[in-house]
Amino acid sequence: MAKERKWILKEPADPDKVGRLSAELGIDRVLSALLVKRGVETFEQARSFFRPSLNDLHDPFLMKDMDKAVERVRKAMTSEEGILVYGDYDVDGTTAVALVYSFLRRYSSKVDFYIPDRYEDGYGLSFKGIDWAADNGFSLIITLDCGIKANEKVEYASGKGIDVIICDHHLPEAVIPPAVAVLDPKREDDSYPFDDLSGCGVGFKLVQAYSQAYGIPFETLIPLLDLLVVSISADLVSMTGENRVLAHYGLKQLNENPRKGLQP
Ligand SMILES: [Mn+2]
Repeated sequence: MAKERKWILKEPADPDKVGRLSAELGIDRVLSALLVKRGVETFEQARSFFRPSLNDLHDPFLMKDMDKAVERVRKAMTSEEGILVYGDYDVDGTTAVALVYSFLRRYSSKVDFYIPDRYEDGYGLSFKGIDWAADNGFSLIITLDCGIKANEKVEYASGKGIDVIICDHHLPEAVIPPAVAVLDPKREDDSYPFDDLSGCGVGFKLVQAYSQAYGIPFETLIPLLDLLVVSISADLVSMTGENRVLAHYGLKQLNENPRKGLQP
């Protein structure tokens, strides 16, 4: 039997705001009311809502530890260290790995990836994965869509001479893992303006920051957005703010020029 659903209607939009917006944009009050209910109250806000711009993306260095993460990746790249991009096995995790891996591979051949086996390794950074990294000469692991609770694993990796950078979007516990850098917009001590990025979104911010720091043009990142929009839709993060901009351009990329793996 179907579950009973209870509809909770939103409060009607403030008529003053509706009137003002409808006059400012020259649109019908019904449309204006729909916008106001979505938090779009000014001409400027309406413009970014209807014409999302990549210029509206936030500076990735506003995210806590981004400077440390970028510096550590740079050191690994210039000294040709082995970098292991380590994900989760779901859509967000695998798209995140594909995005960060394909970016780093443009500049280094010492990059590889690891997707844990759901049954053999279990979720997240595992002892088995770390052992594999150590046995294969990796000295830096970048976790994506996982790692925010991997305190013990990060210590274990450290004991094997492996540094860890965490890119996650799950809710942290009281004690943050002792990693070189912990990127997670849900950290309490992080004041990044948007905290509903997907795991892949956090990986993208790392790539964006790295590019910004080392003079790589932003346009070269656009081909990565097909993966990002898939993560945004599959992980059910909110289609607002920065996600809306990334999804808009991601869909464009996905429709016009998707990578092989995403071609219909
Ligand atoms: Mn996720």
